[in-house]
Amino acid sequence: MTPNEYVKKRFGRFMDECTNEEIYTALLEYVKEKAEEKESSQGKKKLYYISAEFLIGKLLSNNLINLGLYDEVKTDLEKCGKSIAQIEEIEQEPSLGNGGLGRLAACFLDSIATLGLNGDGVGLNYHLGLFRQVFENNLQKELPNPWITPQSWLTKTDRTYRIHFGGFAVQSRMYDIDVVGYENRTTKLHLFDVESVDESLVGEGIDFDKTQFAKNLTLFLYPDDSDENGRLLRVYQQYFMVSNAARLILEECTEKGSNLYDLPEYAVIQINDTHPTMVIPELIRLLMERGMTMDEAIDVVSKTCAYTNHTILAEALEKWPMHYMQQAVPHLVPIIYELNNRVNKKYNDPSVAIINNDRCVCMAHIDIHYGISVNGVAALHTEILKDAELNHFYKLYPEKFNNKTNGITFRRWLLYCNPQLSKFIEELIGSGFKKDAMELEKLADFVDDDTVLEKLLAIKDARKVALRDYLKHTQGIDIQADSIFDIQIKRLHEYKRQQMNALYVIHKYFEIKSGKLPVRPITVFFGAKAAPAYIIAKDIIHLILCLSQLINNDPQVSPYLKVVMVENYNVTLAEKLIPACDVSEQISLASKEASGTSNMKFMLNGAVTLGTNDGANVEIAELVGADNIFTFGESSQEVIDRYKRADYVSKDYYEKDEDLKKAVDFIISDDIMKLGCKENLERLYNELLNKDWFMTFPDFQDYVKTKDEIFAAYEDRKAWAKKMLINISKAGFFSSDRTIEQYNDEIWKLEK
Ligand code: 26Q
Repeated sequence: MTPNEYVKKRFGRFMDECTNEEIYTALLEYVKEKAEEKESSQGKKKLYYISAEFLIGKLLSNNLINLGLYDEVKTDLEKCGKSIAQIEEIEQEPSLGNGGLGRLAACFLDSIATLGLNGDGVGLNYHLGLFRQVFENNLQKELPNPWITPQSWLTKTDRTYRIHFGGFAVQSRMYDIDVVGYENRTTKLHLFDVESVDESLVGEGIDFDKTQFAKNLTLFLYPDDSDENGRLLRVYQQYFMVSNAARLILEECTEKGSNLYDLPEYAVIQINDTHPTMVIPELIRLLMERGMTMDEAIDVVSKTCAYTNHTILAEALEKWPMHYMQQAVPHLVPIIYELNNRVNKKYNDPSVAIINNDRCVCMAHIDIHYGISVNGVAALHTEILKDAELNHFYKLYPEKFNNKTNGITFRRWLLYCNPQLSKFIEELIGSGFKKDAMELEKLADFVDDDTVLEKLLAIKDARKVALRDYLKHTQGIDIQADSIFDIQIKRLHEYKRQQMNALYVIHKYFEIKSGKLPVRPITVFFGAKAAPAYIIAKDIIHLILCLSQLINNDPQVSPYLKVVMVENYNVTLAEKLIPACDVSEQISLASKEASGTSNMKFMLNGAVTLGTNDGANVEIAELVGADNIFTFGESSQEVIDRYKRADYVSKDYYEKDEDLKKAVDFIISDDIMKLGCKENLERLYNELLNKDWFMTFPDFQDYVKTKDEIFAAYEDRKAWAKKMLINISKAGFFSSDRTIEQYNDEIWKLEK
């Protein structure tokens, strides 16, 4: 049956007589049916990838591609005068993640399915997800982000559990989303929900009653650790997630014949950051309920769980007050005490204790003591964990520490989002790269082929035009497609240093005002959500929006410089922005960005990186060589030493550097103040002048210089195209298929 025939069967009419909504509904059902036909991997041992976030993005086109049906559907639609883009617009993007960690989990599921490994994801079915961002008066406002419609990818299962908290219990239910691998099998994303959830608890914006746990458990995704509100609710959410996961695991393993003493032969659990850590005490508890002694249960669980660390920011390492645990999950408290006692008895070292002197439970410490593996997400990150952040643990358990440099799925981040480039690559080197990303290296044969280089530039230009049109259509933004597209898209955080990019913009504005004009216009794009309670992050957004208003409306400046802050940055927008990018901004303070993954997506799409020696940028630099990346700034070691010395005084830099001073002062100039709020702008100004905790000032001059160098390099179009080609050719290493194979070979050890 062709897609069009399926639509006819479903609605009694062919596509040309259906609404876009009807076509979407029919295609969704069509894909679900086809996905059902694909077998799941079976095998004795299974991976459970537990994560509080799965930022899966829209699924229709991606699933069609992976099922090999995309071209057929596209052709059928085109024959009826429709485009697949129109149908895609109907789909709501599930907002089940904040950023990198959630998107990584989604890429991993794609690779697990594609490689045919026996592994499922387990998480929560947040009804309103991460907030939707709107801008009002140059400020971020947060709105609920409902995504579950009658036609969604969720399939209701009949698996339900009774989950007990201190003082009450709820009934859970599991929903499944099929994860379709590329030309392979499917696997499942299991999302647990609570039957009693009540969306009417939501009031103004994203405010809701934080006390009615039975009704609010799965309403919202916690908007990262900077949000102090509802921390207790976060504990309830986490326990709900892992208690369901633990029951699912024990049931599935028992069904397969496990006697539970041999659980590690049937299950391996990957704990994605510390958010699912309570799965350890919960499994111990459930195993004891099923007759094991504490010693036995601890032994079994300690052979089953592995932990991934995604951050070295001390403030992001979860520590929950013991009294939260006492209130939310009193039945885990004796187990946590016991786990702590055993550690203290063995090591007698407060720095590795589970319960610290403030009576907080250090979640990462549970994972490290009672798991088989601790991994960082990029080479530099893992080294910093070993040498500094987790050094005490590394000394105890050197064999547990390992690196798994992150990766991205090339199905979504090349084949789907950049079909023009993908097709061109296929013309040059054949289709092998779709299954084996390392084959991209073959592109290196063409670095001196002028026709290839010109075509590459032409594809980039076409994608810039497409982005211009899309932003005009969806957000009413006007940009010049013949400008340089300089893009920074990621969560708003001081360590990622969007504020330094904003200072560059101000600096350029002054240069243009004084008659020093760029050779070619520059468009600086930002896309970022700030956690609602993260005040300074919101102030940075405010500054960028004010700058955008000022600069884009200044007839003297706007022909040369534009600033665009896209609203509600999400996966769908990333898919449009990344293929159109020339300069990829990866400017975190060295040592602070564990890995980054947009850096990989950009390189794969032929952007050139402007970055610090941080996270996976270091590995990108090693692969492409110094001619094909622009790095700047203090090294991670210099930064770490500075923090140790605690002698950084931002004002010293401000006073010695004329350009910097002028840019910083501009934040509170009349020009900006009349577009924005005095309170926000002054707060940001004072923060930078008196603190600048993420050290933008010491790197500022080097950043300006290097950014001007990269813009100058862009003018040698042929040399630039070579850089693009080399970046693409070296991106194979960053396929999440490679990452997942390493997890499997070194940690999970599933049958292939
Ligand atoms: C913590 C406590 C309480 C509530 C929420 C949280 C919380 C929520 C989300 C803590 C951290 C996160 C998200 C972290 C994250 O996205 N980290 C990113 O992970 C990527 C994948 O490994 C890396 O590439 C990025 O460098 C890293 O910042």
